Amino acid sequence: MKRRKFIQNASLSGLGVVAGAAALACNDAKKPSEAITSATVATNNVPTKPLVIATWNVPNATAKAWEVLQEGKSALDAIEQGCMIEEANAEGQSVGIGGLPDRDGRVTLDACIMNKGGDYGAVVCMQNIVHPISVARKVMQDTPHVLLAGTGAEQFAVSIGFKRENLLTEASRKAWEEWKKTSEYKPIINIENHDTIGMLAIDKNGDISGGCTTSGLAYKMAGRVGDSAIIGSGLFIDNEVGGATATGLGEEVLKTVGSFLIVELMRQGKSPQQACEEAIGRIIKKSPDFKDFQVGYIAVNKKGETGAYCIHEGFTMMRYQDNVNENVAVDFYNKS
Ligand code: SD4
Repeated sequence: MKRRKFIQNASLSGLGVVAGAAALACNDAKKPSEAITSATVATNNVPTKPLVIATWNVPNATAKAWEVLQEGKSALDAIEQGCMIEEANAEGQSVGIGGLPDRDGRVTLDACIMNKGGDYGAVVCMQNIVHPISVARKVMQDTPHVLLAGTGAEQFAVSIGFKRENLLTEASRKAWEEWKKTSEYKPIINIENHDTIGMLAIDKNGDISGGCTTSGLAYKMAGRVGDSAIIGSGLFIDNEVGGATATGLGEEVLKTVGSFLIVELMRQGKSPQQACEEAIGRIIKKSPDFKDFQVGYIAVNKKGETGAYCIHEGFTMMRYQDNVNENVAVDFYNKS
């Protein structure tokens, strides 16, 4: 199912809508072992663990992560394998293979991962490798560094066995050819443009990890890097407190270090929901043109309470908790 269609469905039924049916429809490729039920509200009252949440309507990704958690594996494993589902999905045009290219026709990927120890690994502006989330994990675990960029990241990936592949699908190439007719270099942000997957998980031991992976803004300038792979902006985990991740116009998230801000607000006692709202408030205050772009945050605290907030209607969050894999509409700031 196309996300536009889903969002229409969600907005028809209002906040707290759960995509039981929608998730089932999206889930043809790989159905989660547990039944998807329609139910519940946007914020969960009785938190349980393990759990996984993710940006946008990605039921196959959260189902995979949940399966890994049920096997008793770590949140880190769940994050990597969950994110890989969307990276390998050639139809998703904002992540991994099939991602829309920069203005010169190159698909460049950003991804990062954090574990319960606060370790971080990332790649930015990497080409030709389908699974940047896995390369990011290897950077974290197997190198003395935390962030590799461009050809260096690609060379590292190839040196440890990742295969080079062409990531520009026919559909994305055609979309780029079409875009070239006007060549609007300034990225135009709208809701349809955002499919970055940010994912947070708590495993059976209560430990938290997170990941974020994207092809970034469509038709961006060559070399442009967004928030997704930058620690504290697109993702932050503190295993004592919780985690947060972002989607939307990365420049705005970077300027406010949004995910770190949310975790610090939770440390000070705010709920995940309150913290996400305050981080969006920070952007609204600084950027008078907020009507022109979308930013969305999701967060989880150590207790397993979740929250999410965004600027414009249309952002949704996946949550797999208590055997229910659901897509919830996220509350938003711009109600005018
Ligand atoms: C970026 N935050 O590169 C990403 C874009 C995004 O769905 O979220 N796309 O700025």
